Amino acid sequence: MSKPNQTLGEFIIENQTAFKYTSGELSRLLNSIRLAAKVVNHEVNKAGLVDIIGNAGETNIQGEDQQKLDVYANDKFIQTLTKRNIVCGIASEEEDDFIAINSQDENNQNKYVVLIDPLDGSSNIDVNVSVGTIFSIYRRVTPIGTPVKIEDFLQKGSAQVAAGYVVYGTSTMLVYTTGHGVNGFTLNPAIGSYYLSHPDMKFPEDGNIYSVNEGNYSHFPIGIKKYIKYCQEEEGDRPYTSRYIGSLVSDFHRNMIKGGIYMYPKSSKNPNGKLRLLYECNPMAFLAEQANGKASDGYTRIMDIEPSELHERAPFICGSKNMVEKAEEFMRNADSEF
Ligand code: P6P
Repeated sequence: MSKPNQTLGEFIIENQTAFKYTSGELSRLLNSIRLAAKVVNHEVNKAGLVDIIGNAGETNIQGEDQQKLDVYANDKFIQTLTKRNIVCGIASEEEDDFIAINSQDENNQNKYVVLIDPLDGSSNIDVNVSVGTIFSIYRRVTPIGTPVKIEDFLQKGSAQVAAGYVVYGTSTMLVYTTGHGVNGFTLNPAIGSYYLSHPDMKFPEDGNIYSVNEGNYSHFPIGIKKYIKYCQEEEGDRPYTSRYIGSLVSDFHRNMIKGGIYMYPKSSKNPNGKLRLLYECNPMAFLAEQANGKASDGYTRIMDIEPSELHERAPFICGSKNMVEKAEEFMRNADSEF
């Protein structure tokens, strides 16, 4: 249920009764993500003006250089979620292991865990290209009041209760789902409120944009190579347009509005692709399916994959349903994988 120009706060309250676990806790959780995103947005938007650009001089578990804004965003989301005592655990791309919140407090009745990529696309920070935050929310599976365990985080994407992203672009938007469709809210920085600007977002079933890093072409599976050539052929509504920003949230957001497909497939160099299953693929897959799109690893529905490690990677093909199914058809019909 949405009304034009509704604020995010009004929308969350109005729709919390639709959420089957409603206890107001999820609403408070979404509100804390909204607050942290505003704080991060403020820093991202002035990154060029202060000595916050550049490496923090450390690397994360992925072995990637941590940009200062990565570290800042990670700290802000963890602080906000911890201080407001809403979740029992947090897992982050920037943290080697999950973080148990107030785990010694038997009165900790918090039911939710959050998995987050605090600043995705961080390689774009220094060149002033959009970056984003991606979050995924689950109910814990271990008993409430006990210390959170790894199995609370290693749940299939189909068990998510909410997911979303913040895109720090020409405007800052928060886009999320609780399983009842996808809604986009644009931040008015002058007053610090998010307003419903994109109600009930849907992927067009077809599109003419394909997003992939073609620099890796020679290492792609045969099926992906054939699909890319299919996109480039003069036939009907093809050739499609190639658009790849190098920031998943931005490529996904554009493709959801205009119609398109994003691919980060496996390759002979990266047998599981690059994107992380738990805090990149699963939340984006939940949003995609809620927006009538599709997300798979080329063969299997992303949200059906049984996770085994916190930072495991998965090949990712996501976007307009008919485009994803066409790519899967090429993968299925290839004589061999490579
Ligand atoms: P490459 C950013 O690091 C990210 O995780 C996604 O946001 C983006 O789509 C992809 O990796 C870019 O990776 O290898 O093409 O630079």
